[in-house]
Amino acid sequence: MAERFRPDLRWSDATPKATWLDRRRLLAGAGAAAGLALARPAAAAIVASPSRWSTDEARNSLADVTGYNNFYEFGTAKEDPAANAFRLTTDPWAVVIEGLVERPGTYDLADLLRGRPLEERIYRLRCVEAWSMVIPWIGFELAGLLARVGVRPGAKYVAFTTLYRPEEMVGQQWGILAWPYVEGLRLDEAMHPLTILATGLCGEPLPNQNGAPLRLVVPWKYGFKSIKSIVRIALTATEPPATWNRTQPGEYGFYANVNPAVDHPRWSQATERRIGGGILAPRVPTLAFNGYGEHVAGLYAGMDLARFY
Ligand SMILES: Nc1nc2c(c(=O)[nH]1)N[C@H]1C(S)=C(S)[C@@H](COP(=O)(O)O)O[C@H]1N2
Ligand SMILES: [Mo]
Repeated sequence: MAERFRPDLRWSDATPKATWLDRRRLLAGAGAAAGLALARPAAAAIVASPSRWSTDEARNSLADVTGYNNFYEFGTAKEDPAANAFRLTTDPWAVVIEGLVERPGTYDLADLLRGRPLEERIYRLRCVEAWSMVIPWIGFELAGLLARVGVRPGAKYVAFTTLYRPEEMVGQQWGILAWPYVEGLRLDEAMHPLTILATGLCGEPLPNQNGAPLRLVVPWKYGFKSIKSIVRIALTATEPPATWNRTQPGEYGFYANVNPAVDHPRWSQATERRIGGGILAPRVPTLAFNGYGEHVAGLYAGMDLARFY
């Protein structure tokens, strides 16, 4: 990371500092979420317009969304990311954009975000482990960013890489996965308007445990495709490696479209547990493409989804 990186322009310059300080203070205290509505100053809210892509289902609480996470860079238990991710330095933050693009380079996050209107996207998130949440993300369409850097002919996939910094990401000190975490999308999936890069949630900058400062959200795929804390985006001609697919190819495919008809080898994918409903809440049926089929099923016309799982 070097040439085009400009430490004088940090992405936090585009974010009210009070938001960050307030968020840290709140997360530091036990039971913080309970007092959130009262404690959060009005100035901390991110300006994001509503979207026709949002669901009107009941959203999960900030406590759910920030307290029950998968982010193996900070440990494998659901509460580990909330406990350990405070160590992550997210400012300055640079993203390398390379491969089959017209304008490759190392971009400071502030540069990438400048002039890019933010939207609130309330999406269902379905983890491959058969639990789900409804999360009000804040972000922008990946398609807009790809248009800005210019996709060159021959590009067919987009590859993403998470930060590798074991001194801050304590889970990377163990060989749980082959670090860094990598993921990929087909170019048409990446260009779909439902595919966003998120910089916030619940009206605030993205908490570290949710993949600050920049993470992918692909709502019709299992959650592991939505890679966190991205430092590299590359346009490629061939299918890029994906961490869970590489780790257990028989259990996790490259496509990973939510599909109630194709079970995980070790459990059913027909239903899911909605986090926050309490242990007595009935499981809810899982929907094909996580309920986004009318918008995305066409991307897979003619494909055998049991084979390309
Ligand atoms: N780098 C990285 N990204 C990741 C993961 C991870 O362990 N490392 N876990 C994935 C999984 S399995 C899920 S379900 C979602 C969870 O996102 P959330 O914690 O913000 O709800 O993040 C995904 N992105
Ligand atoms: Mo997941």
